[in-house]
Amino acid sequence: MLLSRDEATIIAQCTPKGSGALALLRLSGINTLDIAGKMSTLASGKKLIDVPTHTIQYGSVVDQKGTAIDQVLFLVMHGPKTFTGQDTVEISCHNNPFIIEAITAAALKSGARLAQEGEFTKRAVLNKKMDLIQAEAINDLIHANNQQTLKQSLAQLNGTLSAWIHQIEKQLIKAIALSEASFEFIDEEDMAFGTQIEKILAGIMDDIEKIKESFDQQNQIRNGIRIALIGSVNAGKSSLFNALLGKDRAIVTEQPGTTRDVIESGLYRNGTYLTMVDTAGLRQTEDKIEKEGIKRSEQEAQKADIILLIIDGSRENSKEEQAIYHELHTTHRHKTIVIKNKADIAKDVDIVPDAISASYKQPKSIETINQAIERMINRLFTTIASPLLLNQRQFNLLLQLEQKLIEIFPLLKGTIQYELLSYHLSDAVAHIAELTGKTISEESMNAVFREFCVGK
Ligand SMILES: Nc1nc2c(ncn2[C@@H]2O[C@H](COP(=O)(O)OP(=O)(O)OP(=O)(O)O)[C@@H](O)[C@H]2O)c(=O)[nH]1
Ligand SMILES: [Mg+2]
Repeated sequence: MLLSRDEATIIAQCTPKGSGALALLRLSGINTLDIAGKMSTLASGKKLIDVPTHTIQYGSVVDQKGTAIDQVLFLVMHGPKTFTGQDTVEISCHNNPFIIEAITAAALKSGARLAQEGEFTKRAVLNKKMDLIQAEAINDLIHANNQQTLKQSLAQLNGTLSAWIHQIEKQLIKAIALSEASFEFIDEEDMAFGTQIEKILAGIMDDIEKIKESFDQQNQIRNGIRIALIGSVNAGKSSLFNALLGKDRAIVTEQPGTTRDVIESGLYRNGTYLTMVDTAGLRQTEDKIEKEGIKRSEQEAQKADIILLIIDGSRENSKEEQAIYHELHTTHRHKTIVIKNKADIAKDVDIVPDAISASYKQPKSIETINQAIERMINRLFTTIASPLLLNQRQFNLLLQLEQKLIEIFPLLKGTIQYELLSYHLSDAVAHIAELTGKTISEESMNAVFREFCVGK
């Protein structure tokens, strides 16, 4: 696949717009040294084009009349040992919008053009500095909103997903080789090529299956951890919700059925974004609004990464309530933390084992709940032990590959037509190449980079 390789020199600000002492602008492309040379004077008196590569030069950016715009540092880097693979000059200047505009204008006058979203990274991919998956990891890295996603994006940048995909590609190529080899041994029935190929494909399917399982969870975690407080009416859910948030977000009254809708509030804790969710108390009711609220509580239980099952510890719980608790606890055992609430006036009720005794009135117990949440989050992250983090594009391509393999399996039954088989296996390899960007169409490639910010 031939992608148009644009070598024109582009410029963009790489640091975010806004306050801060310094800003960084990057120039990259075929005439970079020439263009940067025209708009600079170096303190050393040398010309920028003559200084050694990978050096930092102190000097000024000047406009066409030679008037200084700002005192800056030039990071001069000749290709191909640069991020894009092309000649690159980075200008570290004072962070003032007028200065940045004037430097950009000087670059445009000297022959550069403005960079588009993700254009630097796109060039890095086209110049084989990284594959598309690693490029996408850069974007994830910039936008990661918790420590774990950050770690996974970094791993991806180092090529874990690429390595995994490469492994699958190798397996498929092995299958093709077996299929082709069969042409030579056409009369030898017992060479069992079909069985070997089937085994390889089944192995790949298993791998894809594992990734699929973790994808939904990964996706959700990428957006933060959802923690829902669920329990019967008046159990003190909203009181605990407020205590965990450290603010009076939900209304608390002694009247059962106070909370009738789902209330959300977000916070950062230890580098992870948490969404706390208060819900309507579960009970039999004829009230239409409350009924709808309870339905939503049940949906929240499904949706949540962690359920805080709040049991009113100050009174006997009805048979019906106990049944609901047991049901919830059994269905969602792996993600449920049971809390026996109103510990200050608690009766000795033992509904579900291993409950944490707590009350919004006892700060220590709130701390205990937070620790239990922390432990569960850690467990959650380790159970999705897959080191791979996929975005929607990568996931869709993986599904297509899986579909392709499903179509291939029937070809392995009965008398195998190896030529047809080889053809379809090659097609499967093509799907993989699209994942890494080896054979991706220009249109799909641009779609990927549109997600990026300018300057990356
Ligand atoms: N003594 C004591 N009272 C509590 C405690 N937690 C909540 N309460 C009281 O119990 C009543 C109900 O509290 P809420 O927090 O509104 O309970 P809820 O589970 O959100 O109730 P609904 O929204 O109606 O389902 C209020 O009168 C609270 O003051 C507690 O730990 N100790
Ligand atoms: Mg409430």
